[in-house]
Amino acid sequence: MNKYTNAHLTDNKVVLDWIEEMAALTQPDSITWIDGTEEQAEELRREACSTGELIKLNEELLPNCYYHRTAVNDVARVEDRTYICTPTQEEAGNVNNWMDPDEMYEKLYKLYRGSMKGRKMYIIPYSMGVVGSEFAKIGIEITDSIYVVLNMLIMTRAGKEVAEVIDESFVRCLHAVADRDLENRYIVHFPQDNTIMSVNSGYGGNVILGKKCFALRIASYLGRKEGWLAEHMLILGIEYPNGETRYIAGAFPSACGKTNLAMLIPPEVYRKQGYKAWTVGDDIAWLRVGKDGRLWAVNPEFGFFGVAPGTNEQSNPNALATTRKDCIFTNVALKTDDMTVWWEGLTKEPPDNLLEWKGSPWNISMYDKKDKSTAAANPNSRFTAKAENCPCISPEFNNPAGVPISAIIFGGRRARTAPLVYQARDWQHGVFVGAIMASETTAAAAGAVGVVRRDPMAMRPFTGYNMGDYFRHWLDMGKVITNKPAIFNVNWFRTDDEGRFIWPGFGENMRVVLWVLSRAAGEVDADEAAIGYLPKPSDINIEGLDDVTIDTVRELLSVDKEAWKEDCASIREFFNFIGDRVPKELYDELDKLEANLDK
Ligand code: GTP
Ligand code: SPV
Ligand code: MN
Repeated sequence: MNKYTNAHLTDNKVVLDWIEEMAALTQPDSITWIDGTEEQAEELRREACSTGELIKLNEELLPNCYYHRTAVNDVARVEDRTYICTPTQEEAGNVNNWMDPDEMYEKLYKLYRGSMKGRKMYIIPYSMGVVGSEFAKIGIEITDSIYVVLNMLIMTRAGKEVAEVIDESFVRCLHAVADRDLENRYIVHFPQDNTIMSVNSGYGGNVILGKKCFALRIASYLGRKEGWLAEHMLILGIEYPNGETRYIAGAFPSACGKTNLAMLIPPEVYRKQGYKAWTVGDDIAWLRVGKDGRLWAVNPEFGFFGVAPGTNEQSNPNALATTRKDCIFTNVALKTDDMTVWWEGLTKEPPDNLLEWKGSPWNISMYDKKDKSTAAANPNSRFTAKAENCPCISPEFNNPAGVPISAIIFGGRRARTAPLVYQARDWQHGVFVGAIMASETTAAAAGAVGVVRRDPMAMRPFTGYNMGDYFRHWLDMGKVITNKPAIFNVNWFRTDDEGRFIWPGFGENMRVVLWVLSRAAGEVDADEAAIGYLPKPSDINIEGLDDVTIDTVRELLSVDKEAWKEDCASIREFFNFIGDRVPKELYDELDKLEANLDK
């Protein structure tokens, strides 16, 4: 029986055979190829609205915007249910969950069998990167969720023109909503088979498979094999008054400020001089060595899957503007009197007539500070927005060659230890600085929030192979990048004794970024410290900042040697946990750091 509702978009036999096999397994009622046309997308939106999967928002205030709620038990990535299934456990390493591939396939096939009965299957051909460009990579996601289709249409370049250039090397992505059973939820990667399998979830990072699953876990594996890097990094361009634009790439863990930094608005002091900031990417960067020996970065995505809470007219007006049309909101609060949306931090006071993210009437008296899930919007509620709707999207966004990176910054949430900014002495030390990153956990992943954990290069949940080999790959890349970016660590999240953030953050972070770019270009001096180079406090421009004095900057740059020594012990423990593939060079750097702190 022909289950197809429309024509095949490719005649590639490998592709068609795989789809047949997956359809035989999951047994959908019908199969539809996603062609990328507006007509088809509109039809799907209408269907999703008719079943309640989506709610249409106010067409005048939020044109072409939709609202979606996930299941209450399904609001974040599930790291403990995420697997890297390489032939040997050693290849996946101790940081990843591992299971024997055959065993895992068997387990998953049982869960997929018949899971699409009574449902429709959608085939999404998509490209990570500019379609047909040298560095783009193609995937096909099979899903039974319209929500996933509509998200993929925003987050990736998807449809007919991708199907036309597809070959056997495509990444096979299978997603089934099934019954959203947490006990049987699996997000699984088979790097050797170019295959991703996701079942029993409907939440973003678990199901928009082009994103973390492909563009980081599978791509990091491919990058090691092929000599490039797939990183959890934003890409930001700073245009100087003379018209020159310099680029940074920055790795921060989930919900630690990538989108905000990527879309920053320069403070008044810089705006009036003619500085501008341009967003190339807010979450993922693919980095390759150019013919000029520099590191060049592309953003393989096509949209933003951003954290809603905290986004407002002051903190991130560009992100807010990006969400005002063609946007899907997930797990925020619904304002029923005018069918718009709200989340904590959007305005100071919550408006009336809210349904909280689970769908019940809500007012502020129902909020229990100690249980963030009682907020109107889920702490990990998100917007899915088109990059092209971002007011500050870079003119280079669609350039298949990418942009040249002058500096790499690593950063996390550290209440005490890490200073506002410091610079690594050289590439090897920079790899060490990335490898020892730590951050307080956030709502982006299921589990406890606010616990400090080591998160190397912000890639702990996203490296598709052994973390020790990943460090080695970074060191090896240093040998082929002849014109290296300088490497830095930043921390916007130092707090005072009352727990308040000391640094104003957001757009003001540009003051630090400009110091970083000046250092990378050798235009400014620095002080040598135990941990690396620190800015001279007077070189961080604080003009126009009310609450920051030179003494504040001094405090933000201070290094508590005792706290760092404790950190060294935890770093050594973590390296030992990763295992014997951690390069000796990184232990050498750790020894050197400890010796410097003892001086
Ligand atoms: P993912 O999409 O999960 O990868 O997150 P992200 O790294 O893009 O984080 P995002 O920019 O969305 O910020 C997450 C949270 O951190 C938001 O609630 C922001 O308001 C907050 N935040 C971002 N930048 C700053 C900053 O400079 N200072 C402070 N104090 N908070 C910030
Ligand atoms: C993150 O958690 O780092 C995100 C959101 O960017 S998700 O797509 O869920 O991974
Ligand atoms: Mn992210």
